[in-house]
Amino acid sequence: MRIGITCYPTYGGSGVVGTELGRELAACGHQVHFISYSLPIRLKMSDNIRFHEVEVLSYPLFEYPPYDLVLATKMAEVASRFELDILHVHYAIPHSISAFLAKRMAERPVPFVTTLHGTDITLVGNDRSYLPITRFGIDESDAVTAVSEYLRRRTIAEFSTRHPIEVIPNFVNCGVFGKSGDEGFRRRFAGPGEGLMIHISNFRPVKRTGDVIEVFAKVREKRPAKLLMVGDGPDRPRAQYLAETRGVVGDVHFVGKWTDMERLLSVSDLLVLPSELESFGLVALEAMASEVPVIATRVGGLDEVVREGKDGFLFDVGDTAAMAETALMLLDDRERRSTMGRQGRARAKEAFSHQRVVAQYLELYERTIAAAS
Ligand code: GMT
Repeated sequence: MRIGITCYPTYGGSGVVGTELGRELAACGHQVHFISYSLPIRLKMSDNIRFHEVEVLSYPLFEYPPYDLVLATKMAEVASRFELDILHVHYAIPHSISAFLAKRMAERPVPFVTTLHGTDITLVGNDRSYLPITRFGIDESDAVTAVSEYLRRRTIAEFSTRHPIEVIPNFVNCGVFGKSGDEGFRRRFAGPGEGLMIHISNFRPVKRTGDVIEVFAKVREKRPAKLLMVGDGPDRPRAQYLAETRGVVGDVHFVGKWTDMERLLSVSDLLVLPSELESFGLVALEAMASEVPVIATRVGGLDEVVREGKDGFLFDVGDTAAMAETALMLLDDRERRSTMGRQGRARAKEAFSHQRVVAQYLELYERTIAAAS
């Protein structure tokens, strides 16, 4: 198949999923064309992958350059030139609208699939100024998927969409993510006898990075440990300030944006993900694949990924005391940690393997192309 993929190229779950999906499809022999404003961060070029940059002209008249229109133009151009069979857009806004336009502009109408990831529905799409156009993008898509049952139900309830929405979960490549036992690398962050906790996000308010620091500070009162804060975003200065005021800044590594997340996870003991909301929580799945137990909140689709007591523990939002208590229990109990880690990896392999999920997308593409023609 010849497949066009559009996603945000930045540090965020939807971009990661779009990129990894494209890489897996290319590895299966499909021709994949990425269309975005810059090279997606996890994209490594290979034979079947091409990247088409969307260059937005800035003009004094434009206070807000119309990226969505330039994207639509590029999508239509690539669809016509490379005879794309299908376009797959990740994150509804504005990608589904650009794809809608591209479908009509292309020499031959190209069907498009929209994958809903989370904040495109729960935050941005829900804003009155975006809701009608998000609903339009969903209804006009040839196929729509959501990354969890939670997100599917919430989209139907809040958008009253007519379009059927299929759940295709996120996936992980367990050949890439796994425990490494690279003690030398681990020593760069934690000494002998110190626990190593990790948080990975885009530091948006929804991630509650302050709670991560609070949990860690409570753990640190009781035992030696270090914390890896991976990623960057608007709440990073606040998290750094909190680490200082709580007196733990010397034990927290703010490492910024990393591309090989698997390396950091492979040496970590626990993932802390105290989000206000997660439609899926891709990073929890990547931790599970790496045999790292998850401490997260009971929100959104997280309980479709993490099984309470088996792969991790789920808490009420903001209950940092309970999270810290469980973190301490796990850091002190290597046996329990490894059992949970192994269970998590087994679940990641069984329910969320890249082979299984990529096959689901391929089947959806085939059905959508057949229906459109
Ligand atoms: O979490 C973010 O802020 C980024 C956002 C995105 O779209 O890039 O993530 C959403 O999509 C991910 C991939 O499907 C999910 O794993 C995240 O749970 C979801 N984030 C939220 O729902 C807050």
